Amino acid sequence: MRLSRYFLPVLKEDPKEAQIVSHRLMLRAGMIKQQSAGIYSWLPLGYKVLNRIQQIVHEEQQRAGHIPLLMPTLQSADLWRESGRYDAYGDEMLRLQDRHKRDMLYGPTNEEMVTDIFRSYVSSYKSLPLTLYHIQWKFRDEMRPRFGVMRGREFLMKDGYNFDLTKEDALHAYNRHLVSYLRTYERMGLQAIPMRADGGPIGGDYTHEFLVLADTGESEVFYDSQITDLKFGDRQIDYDDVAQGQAILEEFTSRYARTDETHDEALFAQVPEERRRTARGIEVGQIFYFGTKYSEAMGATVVTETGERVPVHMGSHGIGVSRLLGAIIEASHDDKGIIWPEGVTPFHVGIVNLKQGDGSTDSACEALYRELKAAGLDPLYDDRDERAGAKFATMDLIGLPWRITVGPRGLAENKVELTSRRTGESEAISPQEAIERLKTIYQPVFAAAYH
Ligand code: P5A
Repeated sequence: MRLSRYFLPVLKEDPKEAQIVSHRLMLRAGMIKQQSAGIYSWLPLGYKVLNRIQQIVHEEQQRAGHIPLLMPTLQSADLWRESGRYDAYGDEMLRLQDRHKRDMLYGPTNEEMVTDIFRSYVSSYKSLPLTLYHIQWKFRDEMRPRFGVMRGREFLMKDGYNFDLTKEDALHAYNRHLVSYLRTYERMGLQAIPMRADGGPIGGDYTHEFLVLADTGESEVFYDSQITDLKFGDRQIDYDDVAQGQAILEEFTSRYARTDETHDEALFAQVPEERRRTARGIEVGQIFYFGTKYSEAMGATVVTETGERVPVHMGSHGIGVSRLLGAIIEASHDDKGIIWPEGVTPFHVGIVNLKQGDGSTDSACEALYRELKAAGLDPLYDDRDERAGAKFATMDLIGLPWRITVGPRGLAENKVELTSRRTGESEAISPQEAIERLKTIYQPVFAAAYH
């Protein structure tokens, strides 16, 4: 993309309404625009990151064997009357009526609707196990929408639902989600720690939240510091392997890690004092096993091998897709702006032309731009007629992890500068070497993809 033709409305001043750094930087970098409280337009740069995040979520769900579909945002109240949640959900549910005076709602989650789909088509144990998921907008009329996309009213969620014959099978599905989530967050450059949590309005008492540690997080968390040494890394996973799933669950959940809802002082006191930590965290996902809560209420049953009709065991599993942008920025920024991890960056590299209009500098930049694209990379070329300082400030603000600076002085020796946004270190190398270096840098990102 050429910056002169892009739509990147960056703000020079700090917006007054933003209380936390990720909100401030998303507004300043022209990623989002508030339309009303907790409701945002996603401007091109924000939309690009949102899509990168969605892509990773889709890939990791499908790698785990989960099946994508798409359910609507508007739902019929009748489904929610069946489960009993229409009245129970309270003021967070946005309720509306259509022209026939039928009660509708903007879905805050989809347990009822997916259970209805299941019961309409599935009647035999032979169709199990089954996990269906989608990435769809949700609406929760939060009392205090705040911190930008962190606590929105309209927000994007990945929500998945497993249907299993037995509790054991459903717990394997739970583990499969835990493992796939660990992989998902690491691909985004995040450490998200599973912590014992509370079921809330979704239900079930077996549930973990995934938390990214950050001072601005809304949850208070208590944990054994050893947990932060755990890395998922590049493991070979067989998502059908029940023992492997259980072993990973135990590895990542056996140390003390709880949110304030389930915190137990007596248990926490058993952690050696030097390892006890109290901190704040951003909840970027939650997994639940709730057994037959919805399947019994809504008649989602299957006939077993012995001819018995039984309700299916279910769980639901969510990732806060739009919230993740805020969480990543909270975890990765400095006083100049955002620092995107390579896995989610909107553009892989920025090209800064120090002397726009100078024939040989322009043509060196054009050649770099062309060749980077031919190498499968996604560059942003700042071809505006602006001062170098303004170009650097924009690149630093929007946080591309790599920058190539091209100027007549360097070009005289066939050199450009490759600079890391994270460390600030620069190297003078030939344009060809810069392309090769970037190919190597992004190789693990491309290799992590699942087709
Ligand atoms: C699991 C999937 C559920 O709704 N039903 C379907 C279950 N879980 S949850 O924990 O309530 O939500 C899942 C994730 O969505 C994000 N989230 C939000 N993001 C932005 N703004 C909000 N107001 C908001 N509410 C929830 C969180 O990341 C949460 O973990």
